[in-house]
Amino acid sequence: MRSFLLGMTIILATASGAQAEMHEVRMLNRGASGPMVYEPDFLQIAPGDTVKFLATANGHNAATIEGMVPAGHSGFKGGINEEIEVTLDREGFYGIKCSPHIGMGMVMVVRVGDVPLPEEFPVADVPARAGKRFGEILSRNGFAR
Ligand SMILES: [Cu+2]
Repeated sequence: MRSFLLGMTIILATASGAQAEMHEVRMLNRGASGPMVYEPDFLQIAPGDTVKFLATANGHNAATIEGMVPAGHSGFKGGINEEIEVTLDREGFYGIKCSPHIGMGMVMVVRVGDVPLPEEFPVADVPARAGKRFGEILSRNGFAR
């Protein structure tokens, strides 16, 4: 049943003829919601879309957090000040951190596809301020713990 539904999804996505989109995320020392943030800090995208991380301010990167990527995804890690583009084909939730600033809560969420929040996602092992910000991001976007 699961593979049948997955097959249907792929057919529908192809039939719609939707172009893969590019989404930009700025890495900032200070944003509207405070210091050390990604803007936006939540992205809803379609499978096959690309996310580009812009080095708007110095000293940041974008990397997936262990235990916060869909099963079977190897994750990604950009260097400091590196403007990486990642194409996300696999549906699911991706927890992303700035390696130097995760302790200050510099994290964001990318949701690929129309998928439920995995149980393990909100309880992943991250520093307290990162966990707090993940909680805020998820609840603001309708994914209560
Ligand atoms: Cu940073």
